[in-house]
Amino acid sequence: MLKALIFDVDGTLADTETVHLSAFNGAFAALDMGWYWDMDTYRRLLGVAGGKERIQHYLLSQAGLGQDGIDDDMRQTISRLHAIKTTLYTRAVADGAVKLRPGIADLIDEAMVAGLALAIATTTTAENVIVLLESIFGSGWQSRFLVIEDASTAAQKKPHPQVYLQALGRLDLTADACVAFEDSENGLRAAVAAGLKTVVTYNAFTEDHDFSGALTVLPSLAGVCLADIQAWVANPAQSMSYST
Ligand code: XBP
Ligand code: MG
Repeated sequence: MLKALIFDVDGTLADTETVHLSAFNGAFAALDMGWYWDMDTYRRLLGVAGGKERIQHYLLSQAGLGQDGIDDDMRQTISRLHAIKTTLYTRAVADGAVKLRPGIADLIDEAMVAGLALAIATTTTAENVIVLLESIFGSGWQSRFLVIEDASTAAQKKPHPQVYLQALGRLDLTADACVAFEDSENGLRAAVAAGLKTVVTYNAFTEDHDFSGALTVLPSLAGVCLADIQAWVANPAQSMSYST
């Protein structure tokens, strides 16, 4: 019996990545890095989960260095850039830059009425999650999400399953009683590795990802209700499963 829905944040709950991208470029300009990530560059870099990890990956690649080439000065620069980026991102979100993706609000409302638990399992920072939930749901957001696992509680980034395993543990539920919602290949791999059936709603940054193993792959959750999800869970072979 379905007892909980576990949502990824960036790209799933809301189309946040264009706001993240703008914030990254704002941070690079603030520190005169001479860097600018366009959409294609960012689409490629999104393969690296975690903003700090993404900056580090790019810095090392620009310098022609391997992972062992990182030094304390670089670590300090990365931390400064990510702190500025997070400030710019949270300011934009607080100003209403981001809305829920189609179908999310209705599904969350339906799930709450049905008594399902709601959880979040994300790679982003706690402050990014809170500012997004507050901007969308107001101060009552805490009554909606029973569990939030994020970069502050799970050091291992997706595709590692840590955020999902910790969410299941705090929900005190087994994976078969839950469904996960993701937008990216890394996120799908993390959820599947935790044993979760996963609905993928792709976006402009992830539409070409490999979604093998998803319960179903959709452009959005518009018009999707709990009965649809329960039917897909009951009949996985008949759901619109993705085939490579
Ligand atoms: C997507 C990510 C995050 C964001 C940037 O997280 O990989 O890194 O792109 O946010 P999700 P940070 O698991 O919600 O899809 O800079 O805070 O990492
Ligand atoms: Mg995501």
